[in-house]
Amino acid sequence: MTDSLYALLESRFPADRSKPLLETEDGTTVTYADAEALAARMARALSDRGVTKGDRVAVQVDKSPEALILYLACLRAGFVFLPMNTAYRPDEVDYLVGNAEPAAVVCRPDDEATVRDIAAKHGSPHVLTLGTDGSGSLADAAATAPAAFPVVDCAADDLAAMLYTSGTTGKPKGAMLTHRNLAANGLDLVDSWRFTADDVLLHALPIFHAHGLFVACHCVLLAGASMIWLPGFTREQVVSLLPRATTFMGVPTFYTRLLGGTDFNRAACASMRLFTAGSAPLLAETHEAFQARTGHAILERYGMTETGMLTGNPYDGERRPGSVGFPFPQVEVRIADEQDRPLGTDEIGGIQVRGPNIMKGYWKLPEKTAEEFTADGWFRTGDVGRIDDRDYLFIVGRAKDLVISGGYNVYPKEVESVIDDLPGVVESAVIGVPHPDFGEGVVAVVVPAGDGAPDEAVVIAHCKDHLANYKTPKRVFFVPELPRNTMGKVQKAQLREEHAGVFGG
Ligand code: MLC
Ligand code: AMP
Repeated sequence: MTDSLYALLESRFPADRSKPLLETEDGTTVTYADAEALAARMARALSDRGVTKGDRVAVQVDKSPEALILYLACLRAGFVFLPMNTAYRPDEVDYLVGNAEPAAVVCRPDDEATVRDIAAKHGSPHVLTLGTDGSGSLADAAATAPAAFPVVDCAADDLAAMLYTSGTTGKPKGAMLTHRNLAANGLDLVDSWRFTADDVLLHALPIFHAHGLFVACHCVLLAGASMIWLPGFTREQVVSLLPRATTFMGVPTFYTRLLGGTDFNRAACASMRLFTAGSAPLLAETHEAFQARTGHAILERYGMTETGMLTGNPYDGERRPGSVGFPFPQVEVRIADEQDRPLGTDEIGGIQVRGPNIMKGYWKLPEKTAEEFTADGWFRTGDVGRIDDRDYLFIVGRAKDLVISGGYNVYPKEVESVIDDLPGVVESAVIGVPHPDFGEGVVAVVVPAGDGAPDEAVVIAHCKDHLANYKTPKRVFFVPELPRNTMGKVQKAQLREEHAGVFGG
């Protein structure tokens, strides 16, 4: 028996494959049969170009039905799907392609020339394009390929996807996710959240991260359900389409934006049974305002790229504002001290996790991988929390130097390295401070060299050239020196305090 995730998904597709898998904003319907056939054609087109099982397929394309089907094609053929944030600049794509050595890179038609240069530099043999309107060389190749391609046999431990996350070193690391990792987590979620074939998920998340791709799509695919497929989050569109949906998943920014107008109310949510939130902390006040306005308690859950979803508030039972609930069925969670000794009720410590959902490791980084696991096999999340006497988990902070802005992770070290490269900069410290829309907003505190030092606009423009826009500081402040403790460590907590009101938060 195969452990291919595609085989598992396919086994749960509806018997009647003419059922819609998704419908787009313009009313185009893609049935399960359409998706299966196009996945087979895309797999064939890539395979004809020499892509084989275990090869990485790096993808930076705008959200479309075809983009999702490309993921299915990779699963079907045993290729390792490597999605990239569409906001990544060429420098960022260059690093990922150089590191992952993909056999093929699929990009937006407009980016083809740049991506060809990057691929050539790193010896990646094939560059294909995929537009949002069914255009592009991959779409063309798939159109003429036969709609037949076997579901390639995969072992549980074979890689299904690789998603890059940055880190304290500033360089992104590829989290290797296996067929077992994704299958185990998907099955936990579809059951815990009671997805059935009757569900319609309004999908407004990007599909290059775990939330929009795995959490959302696997629930739908494993239930044989349907989606309304939006290219991204637009408040008006979501409010107007919610009455046709039963479920919705979002980052906290989606929910604060939805609450920003009175047209979002009980009537708009009349057909809904479930709202889930994650990727960043949902403020208790947002949870409460949402419940008061709609009658729905948002189900907040907690997860990571490396681990999939870890805990969630109960489907039945109290969904507590500020808590991320209980471990999913196959997941174990503990709070531990610095020596990895388990702590008791309400004691604050590192959140450590175990289960079939935890990644195989970081691509080509065995030592870094080993550091992230304890001697007894628990993964260190880098988050700090406590478990109360009713077993609810509360995240109280982060041990890792990470900013989460609108659900996207920003690793300060990566931004600091880019700023420090500017002539006239001695050093910089990047922090996250409260932001009314994005939860946290990125701020840079820069020590200028004196004459010839850049101003705020120059620092921002330089960052935009080299970094995705969400990583770019929204404000830059100049100081004669950074506050340091006696060990010489920059006191980021102090900087965060000093700049806490920058965004009026
Ligand atoms: C866009 N901008 C952001 C930003 N998104 N800046 C900071 N943080 C963000 N998240 C920039 C834009 O480029 C623009 O910059 C300016 O901010 C205003 O843009 P906007 O039009 O308001 O942004 P919009 O396109 O509406 O995007 C906001 C958003 C989007 C919230 C809809 O960021 C989003 O879809 N976030 C979801 C993130 C997500 O899916 N995370 C899951 C990770 S998985 P300028 O300078 O051009 O004006 C994970 C695991 C888990 O973490 O547990 O789920
Ligand atoms: P990523 O690397 O993008 O997968 O981000 C994972 C991180 O997002 C976690 O380690 C947490 O710090 C954070 N996160 C995810 N969900 C939540 C949540 N519900 N509340 C607070 N933080 C969260």
